[in-house]
Amino acid sequence: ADENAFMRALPKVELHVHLEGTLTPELRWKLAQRNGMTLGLERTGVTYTSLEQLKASYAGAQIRPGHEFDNEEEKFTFFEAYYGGFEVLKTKQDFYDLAMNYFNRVAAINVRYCEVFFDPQGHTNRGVSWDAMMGGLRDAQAVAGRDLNLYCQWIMCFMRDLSPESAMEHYEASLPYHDIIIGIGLDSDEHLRPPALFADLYKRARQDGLFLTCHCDVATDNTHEHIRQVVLDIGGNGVDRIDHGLNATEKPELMELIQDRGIGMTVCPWSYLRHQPVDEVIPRIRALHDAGIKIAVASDDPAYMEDVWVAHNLLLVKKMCEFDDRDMVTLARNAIDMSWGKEEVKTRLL
Ligand code: ES4
Ligand code: ZN
Repeated sequence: ADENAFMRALPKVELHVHLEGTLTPELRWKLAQRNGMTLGLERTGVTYTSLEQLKASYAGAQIRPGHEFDNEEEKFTFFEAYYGGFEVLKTKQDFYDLAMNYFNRVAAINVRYCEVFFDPQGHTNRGVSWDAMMGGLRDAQAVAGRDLNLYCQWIMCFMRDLSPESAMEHYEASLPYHDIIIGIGLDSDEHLRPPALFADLYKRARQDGLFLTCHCDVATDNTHEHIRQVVLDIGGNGVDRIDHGLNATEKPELMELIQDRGIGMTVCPWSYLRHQPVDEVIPRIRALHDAGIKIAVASDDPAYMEDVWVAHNLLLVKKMCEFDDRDMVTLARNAIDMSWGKEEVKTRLL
């Protein structure tokens, strides 16, 4: 219990969290009510007629191997659950409320700085305007900075299962909001979607002075080639950070490249442990840290991952990797170091 309190009190930086992945059932229910919507999962025809039912549906996206579902309708993929939540986000107020919900939640566990992903394509596709989306994010960010002592910047993520053309169109449309967008990333389903498909997008963003990161999922075939591309090619000369990328530990040459180039990696323990064996996940996290590679612990999609937020993820690695207090201080410093905040912001966090 003491350790828990310590981890909550420790000033923290979070560098890998998807805004839409912080949509709790409670907020989703509230926004659906406000927007006069019925909630459900179209594929199965199931509707949720109470908050309790909606809450229970979040358990359907739990994909731990061996989990037995009572019936097939309860079972759906993480992506179905996550993208299913998007539909309640319609107005500027909805985006504001979503962002404030995250900020309030993590300010209470002493997160002081965050860089938060959002998926514009999942919103414009449903007819949401850029002004509604970015207006809500902008106002929430300002309130967090002023009232919660929490400084936030936004990372625009592109859905790699959509076309590079769609990504570029969205990139162009985002230009008026680049004062609050610090970088770009790639997320969604990585199967057969190597980063190189988005080489032009990354080059353009680099030219425009944005920072670059890319998801290299732990559970993807071709993951080593994807990691190689982001380390060596993407953006002309490699990215600034890697999201996940734990399979680098299987290739000494990748480890060496990541280390030599000082590329930090965001690591989300609970996101992996939900569907991967402990004996695979934990030694890899430990190996990255022991090799002197900068890793920063984060939460990914806490609302869809059994309500496990960043403080709990830190506690998990501390216990499971047997990190001592010095290691934990290193992780906290790594996150500051790896962040894309201006020097005066970083200095304030130290
Ligand atoms: C994501 Cl867990 C995960 N994987 C890939 N893309 C994502 N976007 C939000 N969460
Ligand atoms: Zn992620």
